[in-house]
Amino acid sequence: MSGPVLVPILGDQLSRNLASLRGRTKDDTVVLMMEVWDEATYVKHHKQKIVLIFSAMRHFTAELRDAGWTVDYVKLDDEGNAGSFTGELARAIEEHDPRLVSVVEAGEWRVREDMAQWADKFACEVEILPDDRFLCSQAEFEDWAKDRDSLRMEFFYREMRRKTGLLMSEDGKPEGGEWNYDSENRKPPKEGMSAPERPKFEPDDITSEVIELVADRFADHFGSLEAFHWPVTRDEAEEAADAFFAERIENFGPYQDAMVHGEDDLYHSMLSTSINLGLLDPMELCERAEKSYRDGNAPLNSVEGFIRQIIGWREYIRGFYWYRMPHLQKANALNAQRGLPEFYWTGETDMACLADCIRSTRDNAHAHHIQRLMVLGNFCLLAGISPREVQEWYLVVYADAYEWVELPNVAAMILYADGGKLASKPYAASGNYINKMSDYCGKCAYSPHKKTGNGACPFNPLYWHFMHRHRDRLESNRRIGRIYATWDRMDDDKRQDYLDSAEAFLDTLKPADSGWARAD
Ligand code: FAD
Ligand code: DLZ
Ligand code: SF4
Repeated sequence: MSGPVLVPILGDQLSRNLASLRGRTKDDTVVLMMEVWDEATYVKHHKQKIVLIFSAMRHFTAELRDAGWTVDYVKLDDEGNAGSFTGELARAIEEHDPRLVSVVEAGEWRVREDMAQWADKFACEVEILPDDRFLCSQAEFEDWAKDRDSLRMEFFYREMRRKTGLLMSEDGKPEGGEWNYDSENRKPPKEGMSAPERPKFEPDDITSEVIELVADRFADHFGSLEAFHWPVTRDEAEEAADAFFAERIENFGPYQDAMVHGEDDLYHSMLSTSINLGLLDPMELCERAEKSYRDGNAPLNSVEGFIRQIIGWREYIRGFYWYRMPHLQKANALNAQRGLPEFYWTGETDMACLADCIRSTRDNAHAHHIQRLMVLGNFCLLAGISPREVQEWYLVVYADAYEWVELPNVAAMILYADGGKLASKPYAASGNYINKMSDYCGKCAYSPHKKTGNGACPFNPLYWHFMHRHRDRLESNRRIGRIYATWDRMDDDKRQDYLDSAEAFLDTLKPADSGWARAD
């Protein structure tokens, strides 16, 4: 075969510096991008997530074509659309007769398994390149992880700091003397706190066309399309990053864990959708963050916190995914079997914290970290919701969700379903934590101060119900085991009250229809 090199680029690989494009010549390369039904429906993604990906893919195509590349772009409604990556690749091979297919490995196990078949299926040579947009390769992570009983992000993060040199002093010590300034980063919100609004990008013609397509073809998917404002090009994503570094990074650290009713972004960067799509380079963002500290424009605790989220958590989560797959998908160490409550899809609950987080999720395809972890996640942990149902929900509802990042966060971080490989203890909390870190409780039908019975915050009895039912596993845990002394000091009636209240609440939960997450 003497044809060109065919370079398939997936929807979350929209980077001009992608390994499969580097070093290629434009007159000898055909880029292939495919909108396919399989990807849009393997779970019923939030409408905004499909708009984001299709619009960003179409804009990226226009950018490549302007720069002189040949792009074979397949739209969802094109006649003969084969519906899958493999089917579309077969059509493209037929049409272009390439001598080589060069592709960057997929981010998700599911797609990587399909890709692994391509070399046998097709007559031309197929090369699958590592995704070097991540700082830590899979081999490097495995090397770090293989002899450890439990994996802790903090130690991995220090390796990444040393590797990148970010926030390191010349003598090899961490900037400011500490690796981590988290203790300065747990401020509750101030009354009436409101952050500067992030740039909102109005849909252009390309995005408007995709919005129409999605409204029409994915009408039964979760989520609203009214407030679609995500960056869909590298320029827009850069503008969003500029605004974060100019206006919000200063307070990013201190208020990282704060929650305010109706304030959906607070001081968060809101950059995860752009980073995950490939529009922004994570290392460049960290370098910008470091510069803002060195120039005296942002405090160390905020900058270190931001850098830790990216070269620490994000890299660690991705390494963990590949290290623990495919078993992680089925992990259920706490044997949680309850169905996801219907209100996760409708938002109809009297619990003000959950209602606000679900509203933001529906309206923006986004909720910030502490909402995902300590409200939505904490509830699923305490109520014993089945990991499979929780995983599907998180994969559907967030515009930044891909399995490599969603699954470890859900299974291992919020549900402790891996039995503690990733987190040293379950992130379980009563209403007290939410009351301290938010203004939700003042707007709620329940009281965080009431422990049991009518009007008691459901997180309170659920917390003790959770601790009670997992005593065998958790009592010996150094970080959480001491809580059982408090439980044991309560009199029998009090303990029974907690358990009865929790059971009565759990009995009221109506399980959701599976049709929300998957087509029947
Ligand atoms: P910021 O608060 O500004 O943080 C900066 C960046 O750090 C983020 O953009 C992100 O790239 C990175 N980051 C921070 N925490 C994490 C983390 N735990 N894992 C990976 N990256 C992290 N993030 C996703 O990108 N996709 C997901 O599907 C996803 N699912 C999650 C599910 C649960 C249960 C939890 C607890 C967290 C999840 N996260 C996920 C991580 C985090 O909540 C989001 O990255 C963050 O809310 C995105 O908003 P932001 O860009 O404003 O983040
Ligand atoms: C999430 C998604 C969706 C909804 N649709 C497409 C698509 O039609 N074409 C495409 O190339 N990518 C899509 N994606 C992102 C892919 O699911 C993602 O690239 C793979 O799962 C690998 O992580
Ligand atoms: Fe949430 Fe409980 Fe506070 Fe209501 S009282 S907002 S349910 S923590």
